[in-house]
Formats: sequence, C-alpha cells, structure tokens
Amino acid sequence: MSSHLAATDNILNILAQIFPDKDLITEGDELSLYGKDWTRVYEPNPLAIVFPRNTEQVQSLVKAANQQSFTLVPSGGRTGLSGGAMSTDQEVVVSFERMNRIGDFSPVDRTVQCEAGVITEQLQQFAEQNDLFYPVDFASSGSSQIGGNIATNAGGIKVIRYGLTRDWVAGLTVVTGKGDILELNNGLVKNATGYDLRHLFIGSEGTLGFITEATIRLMRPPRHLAVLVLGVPEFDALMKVSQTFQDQLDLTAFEFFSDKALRYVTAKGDVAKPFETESPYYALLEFELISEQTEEQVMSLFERCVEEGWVLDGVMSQNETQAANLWRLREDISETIAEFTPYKNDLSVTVSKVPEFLNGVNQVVTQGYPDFEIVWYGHIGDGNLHLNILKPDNLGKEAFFEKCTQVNDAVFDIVAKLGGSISAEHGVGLLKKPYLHYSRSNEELGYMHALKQVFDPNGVMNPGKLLG
Ligand code: 2HG
Ligand code: ZN
Repeated sequence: MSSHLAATDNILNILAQIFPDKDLITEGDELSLYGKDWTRVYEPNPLAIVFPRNTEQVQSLVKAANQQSFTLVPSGGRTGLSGGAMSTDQEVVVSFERMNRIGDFSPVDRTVQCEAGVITEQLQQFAEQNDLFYPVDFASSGSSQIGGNIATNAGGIKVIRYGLTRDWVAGLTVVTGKGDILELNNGLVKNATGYDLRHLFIGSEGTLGFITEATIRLMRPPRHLAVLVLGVPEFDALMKVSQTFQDQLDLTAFEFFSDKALRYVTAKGDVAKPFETESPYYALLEFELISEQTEEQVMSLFERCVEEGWVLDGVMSQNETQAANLWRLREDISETIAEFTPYKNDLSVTVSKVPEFLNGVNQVVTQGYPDFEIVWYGHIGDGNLHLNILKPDNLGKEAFFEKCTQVNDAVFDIVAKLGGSISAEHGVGLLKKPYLHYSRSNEELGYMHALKQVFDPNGVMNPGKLLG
C-alpha cells in the first residue's frame, strides 16, 4: 500500500469517528455533486463529504484536520460562480445542509438565529410569517444558504436600498482554522470594543474558518412594491435615468439588461417581452408605490426621460403578478444563458464612473471578442456590471476559456484605472484569484496573507481559494 493510500485510509477512519455513516459520503456520484458549485470550469475531486449537525462537530473536524494534515472545503447551497466551494484536490467537503435550523427569534431586537445551512428563502419566509422582511435577495435565494451568503458577502438585486449581506449580520459563531469557537458581536447594535472580527469573516470565502451560526437582522417590510421596465437607447442614458429617478424617489432596485439577454429569456416562452418597441437596453426600477402622488411623480419622471431621449418606451406593473413577471426578465438571465457555458465577469466601479466604465469595457470586448456573443446585465444602480461571454457551439470549453482570458487584462486594466473591483459580488474563489492584484495592492495582499496565517496557520481551510 502506498503512503498516499495509507494517509487516505487514515483520514477516512478519523472522519468515521466524528461522523456517523449517514453523515459521511466517501464514494459514488454524490461526491462530485457536493464537490462543486455553479462554476462550470473545474472538475470536482473531493475525498469525502461530511454533514455536521452542530458547531462542536465542526470544531472536532477542524482539530483533526490540523493534527492529521488534511484540508477542508466549506459548502453551502453551491450556487457560487467563482469556484469558492469547489473541491478539486481531495479535500473533505463540509456541507452545511443538515445544520438548517432557525432558532431564537426576538421581535424586540428584530433578530433571528440561523444555522449556516438555512436557505435564504427559508429565512425570507420566516421573516414574512412574522410581519418582517429579510431584504437580501437574488435569483438563487431558493437554494443558496445563509452561511455561504455571509462567506461571500452576497449582494443581489436590492443593494441600492438595503445594502449587502454584511449589513444584516448582527452576530456570528465561527470555528477558526485553528479549531477555536468564537462568538462574534452577540447581536449587538453598538459594540465599540476593538477589532470587529465578525466583519473579517464576512466575505472571507471560508479561508479563515467556518461560519456555523449567525444572528440576522430583519426589518419592516416594504409596502406596495411596483416595477417599471424602461427601454433605453444607449449605455449613457442608463445612468441619467437612474439619477433622474433617484433624485426624487428611494428606489429599491435599479437593474439593467441588454436586448440579447431579454431575447434569451423570452425565447424560453415563460415570460413575454415588456413592450413591442425594440430597444438595445432595458432598465428595471422598483419602488414603493404608497400614494397617488408617488404614481404621478413616477409618470412625470418617465415623461421627462422620454423628452430627453433617454427612454424609448416603458411599462409599469399593475399588480404583484405583473411585478413578479417583470422581475423574471432580469432574474432569469443567469440561469437561461448557463447552457452556453458563459465566461463570467462581475465588475464594479463607483456609480459616478459607470458611464466611462461601460463605454471603455464595451470597446475592449467588442474588439477583443469579435466572434463571441456578449450579454450585458447587472445591478447598475450600485455600479455592478455582469458581463457574460457565450461559448460558440463549434469551440471546445478549454479553447473558449483560453481565448476569453486573453482579453481579461485589457478589461481589468480599465477596472484598475477607475479604482474598481474585479469581483463585485461573486467572490474571488479559484476563478478570479489570478487577477486579485488589479483590485488589491501588494501591501494590502501582504496584510491579508498575514491574517490568513493567524486564523489558519496550517492552511487547512479552503486551500487555493482567494489567496492560494
Ligand atoms: C445575477 O445578478 C447574478 O443575476 C448572476 O449575480 C450573474 O450570471 C451572472 O453573471
Ligand atoms: Zn448579480
């Protein structure tokens, strides 16, 4: 028996001591299922999958990993798009799907305890049943988990009004890469006692330790949400429309998508075009329609945008079903184009720089990818742009990705010049790691490596992700 196999057997024996048979997978198709996320670039190759039931079990596992030199990959709803939850090198995948209990709820504090495996939609529904609201939302909320959302500081479609996941985390229980359990912030609103390690774990992509539980803040629900979809003739007009509406209204969303994106979604046959007028771009606005006065205000803003030539046509939802259908035009894009093995970019700049950014990137990609189809959409109201390049049928996956990466540097140069981010909300994982230096200086990366060393000195946590 080779020493590698001996080591593998040893690890599997240790796992079997911590996890009963039903919470441990060591063979079969499920290995690759749990070893990957939605990133379609890497092959999963995990050693085993474990399903902890509580924080103490996670702690035992981390301690064993440190003692026996094996590595761990945290796994939530596996909806990530940067390979942050991929296991490619015989790691032990730690799935949180059996730690999915919603615990103590305090209506006075408006907080609720969630284990890491609580599904986003489960939390949204819990809030609703208690006449409250959890505002972080995105197309994958039916399968993404709170722990994963926190580990990537997930954003989504309501950021302009409600912020990111970070803004809703009042407390965390974590197991560090050293195997210590830390209770961070205890749900407090005010806590001026030094470094807030909670915020260090938010967005750390499982590289410092495991998030096992969270105290989540909830809020009063918005009332009478209405959706307006507008046809916009050119990139530059998008931000003018955004500004015009936001000067007078507190929008809960300002999204955009291109006509190509719309064509893919409507071709599925589930939802119809918003209106007949052809339009290169579309903006989707959401707001609380609380009075007749607001409606009049919306109409006059719309008219102004039409007069200025920034808007070609528009439609406003008249009820919840229409609003939901209009939302689908935007929310269904990612899943609809997934079959074309898209090469994804998730970029951001400050809102004031969006027009310059869009035009610059547009020029580079139309020159750089003359034969590829480019689909634009995103959360443009907060400066976040999703750029998807679709793989032509006649090109293999590897050759396609290779060609796409050739244009990356030109795109990222623009991002860096404008002080933007090479990953606005999808995280760095494996996919964006080679480009991190476009958004973080060498000095900053040095501090990040040093922090990793403090929390995970033996490198057992999510190897190869974010910092490598
Ligand atoms: C979205 O906003 C998601 O729809 C996915 O963040 C983005 O598929 C993408 O590139
Ligand atoms: Zn997005």
